[in-house]
Amino acid sequence: MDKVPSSEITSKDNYLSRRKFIKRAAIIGSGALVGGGYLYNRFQTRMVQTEAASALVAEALPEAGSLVDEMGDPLNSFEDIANFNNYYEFTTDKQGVARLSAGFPTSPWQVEVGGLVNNPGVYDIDDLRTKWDQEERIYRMRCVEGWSMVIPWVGFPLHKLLAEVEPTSDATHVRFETLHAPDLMPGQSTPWYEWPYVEGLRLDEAMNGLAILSTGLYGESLLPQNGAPIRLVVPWKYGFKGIKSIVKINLVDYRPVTLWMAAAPNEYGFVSNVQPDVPHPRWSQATERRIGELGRRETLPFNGYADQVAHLYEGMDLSQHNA
Ligand SMILES: Nc1nc2c(c(=O)[nH]1)N[C@H]1C(S)=C(S)[C@@H](COP(=O)(O)O)O[C@H]1N2
Ligand SMILES: [Mo]
Repeated sequence: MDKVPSSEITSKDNYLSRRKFIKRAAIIGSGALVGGGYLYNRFQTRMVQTEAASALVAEALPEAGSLVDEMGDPLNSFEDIANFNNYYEFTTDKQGVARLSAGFPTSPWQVEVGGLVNNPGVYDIDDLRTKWDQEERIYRMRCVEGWSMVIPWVGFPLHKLLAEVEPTSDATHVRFETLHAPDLMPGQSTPWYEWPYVEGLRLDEAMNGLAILSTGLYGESLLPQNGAPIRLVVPWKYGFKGIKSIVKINLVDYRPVTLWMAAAPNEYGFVSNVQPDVPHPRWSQATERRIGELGRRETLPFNGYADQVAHLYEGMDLSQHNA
């Protein structure tokens, strides 16, 4: 990873003061976030494009965020979150995604929500940023590769969108699709994967309060490398379930085949809950490296969210790594 000058690392103080600043700017309706790029000067052009969106995102946020998750784990820095990414549409090089995705256009953007629903609709991204209160959700993200981060997402519960489109009684699953635009996403020209990226959830998983659609993090609208303008976050599952840059959400009556299931059915399944006792065929899942820490920590069942989600899987056999 690039060496990050300490002056650029998101410290507790500048996160809090920046949040207050954004909030105030949003309240007074100022479009000019003077100095707004000080943390993010590497992304100055993006900042210009996203300031208005960030003001929308910031408007309904609480005054100040916590600096730790509910277990007391500190947030990863903005620099870590924005410079160590999995986003195969751009590159498989985690440290290369930020640069390659820098000009990716995320506005205008629409998300088509349909399939087995009573009220299908095409939602403009600004609608999705403002229709429901934006909440901050500090979640651990555990990548199937064995690393993790703590990320202060901004977004809204997926169930609010689902309630509005009204799944019919036939709907059993939700299928998500990323934008397909090989001209903008060079990785989509490689033959190794079945593009576009597809992910899915059972409807009852999708209705769980922990599942969110995220439009921002650290009080800012998402940068392209994190899945701008809107991505899924399902914190009790491996990170690959959190599909980025969503353009389609469909209610269906079958279990969708995801990009990873198609690419390596022996290694990746549909459920993909974080399960430390079920190893990947090529490595153990018992421990993880928290980005920014030395050594490894123990991985927790359901990534530490068992109380909220374990009931969804009662009676299911999840002993297979590719369940
Ligand atoms: N469309 C798309 N979504 C994606 C991926 C991807 O390659 N393409 N990678 C996934 C993986 S493996 C992880 S761990 C997370 C990483 O999210 P982050 O880069 O915002 O930390 O995004 C997930 N969502
Ligand atoms: Mo991942």
